[in-house]
Amino acid sequence: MTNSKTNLVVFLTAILFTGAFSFSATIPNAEASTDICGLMFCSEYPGGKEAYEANWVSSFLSQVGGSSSEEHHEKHEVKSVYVSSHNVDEEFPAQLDVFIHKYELGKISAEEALDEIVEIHKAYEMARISSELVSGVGEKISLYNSGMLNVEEAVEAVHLTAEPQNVNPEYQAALDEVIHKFELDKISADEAIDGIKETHMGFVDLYITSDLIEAVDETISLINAGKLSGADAVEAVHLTAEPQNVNPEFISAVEEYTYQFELNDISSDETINGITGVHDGFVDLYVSSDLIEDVGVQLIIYETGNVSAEHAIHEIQEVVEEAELAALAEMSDNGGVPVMKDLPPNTIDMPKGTAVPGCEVEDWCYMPGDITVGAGTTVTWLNSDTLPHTVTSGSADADAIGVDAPNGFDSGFMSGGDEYEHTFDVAGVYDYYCQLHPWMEGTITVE
Ligand SMILES: [Cu+2]
Repeated sequence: MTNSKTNLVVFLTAILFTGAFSFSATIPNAEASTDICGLMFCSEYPGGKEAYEANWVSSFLSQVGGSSSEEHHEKHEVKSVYVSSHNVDEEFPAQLDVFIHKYELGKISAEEALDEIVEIHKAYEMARISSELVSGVGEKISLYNSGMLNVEEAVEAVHLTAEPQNVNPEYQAALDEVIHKFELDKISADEAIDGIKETHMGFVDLYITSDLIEAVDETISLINAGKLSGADAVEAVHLTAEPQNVNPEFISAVEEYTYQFELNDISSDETINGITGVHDGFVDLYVSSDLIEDVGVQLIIYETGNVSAEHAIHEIQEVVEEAELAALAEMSDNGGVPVMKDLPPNTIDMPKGTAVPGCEVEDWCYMPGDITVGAGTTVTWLNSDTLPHTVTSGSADADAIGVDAPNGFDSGFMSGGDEYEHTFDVAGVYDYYCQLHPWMEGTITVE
C-alpha cells in the first residue's frame, strides 16, 4: 500500500502542477439571484460585492503563488472561498486543487488541507449550489467523518473525485509501473500480481471507481478464482486496463503469420494454426474486441471444412486490415507529422501512422528518411509503432531486394518496440523500404 500510494502521489503532483496553474483566475461573476460573497450574502460583505470580487482575486492569486495586478492596501478580512454556480465544475475543483497542491508539496498537513476542503465544500452547500462533483466530494467527506477513510486517504479521495478525468490515467500509470517492472524481469509474475492487487485496492479503498477499474476488478476475480495465473494473469490485467492496446497487439501477432505466409516461409496450414493460436491466446486471457470476435468467426468457418486455409487467411487479412485502417484514420485525425524523437545518433525511428499511405508525402515514414554516415557505421532502426514493419534493401519495384541486393540487408518482421541494426561497411547509396507498407522508403548514404 505504502509504495503504490507514494507513486500515486508523485503522479498526482505532476498532474497538479499543470492543473492548478492552467486555471485562470477569472473575476467571479456571482449570480444576481444567489448574490453570495464567500460565506455570506454580498449585502453583508464589507464594501459589498465589488470589494469581495477584488479581494477574492488577490486572495486566490496569493494562494496559487501568483500576484494580483491590482494592489489593495486596505485589505478586508476575507474568506478564501469563492462560490459560483456559473462554472461550478471548473471553479469548485480548482479551489480544492489549491490546497491539495499545497498538501502534496508538503506545505500544509493533510488535516489542514482537509479543513480547507470541508470549508470550500460547505460554502457551496450553504449557497445551495450542487453538482455531481460537489456531492461526490461531500460523500468522501462523510466517509472521513464516519472513519472509513483516514485523513490522507480522504484528501486523495477528494482529489480524484473532484477530477474524475484523472482517474483512469492515474490508475493505468500506477498499474503500468508494476507491469513494466515485470516486463523488465525485475519482479516475478507473482510479485507483479501482488503489486497489481495492491494498486487496485488503493483505488477501491478510496471508494474511487471507473469502467476500467471495474473491468480489472473482474480480471482480478478470475485470478483469485485460479482461472488465470502467472504471466498470463499479468498480461490479462495489462490488456484489460489498456483496451486501446488490444487490437494493435492482436494485429501485430496475426500479421507475423500472414507476413511469413506471403513470403512463402510457412504453409497456409501453419499460418492458420498460428493465427488460431494467437486468437486462443487472447480468448484464454478473457480479453476480446470486435476484431478478435470477427477473426474468431472466420476461424469457425474454416473449422467447418467448407473453405480452404488460403481463403480463410484472405478473409482474416481483410478483417484485420479494416480494423487497422479504422484505427489509423482515427489517429491521423489527431494529427499530422509525428514529433521527431530524441534518439541516439544514427538511429532511425519508425513512427506510428506509417502503416497507411500518407507518411511518404512529408517524408516521415522513416525518421529521418535520409541520412549520411561514414563507412563502418552501425545504423539502428526502432519500430515505435504498435504495428509491424520491416527495413529491407531496395524498393517495391527493384529486381533484387533484402539480402539479395548488393550489400543488402533485411530486418525481417519487426514487431512494435523491436530494434534492428545493420553496419554499413561499403560506401554507396542504399535505398530501403518496408515490405509490408511499400510506400515507406528511406535512404542511407555511406561515404
Ligand atoms: Cu511498414
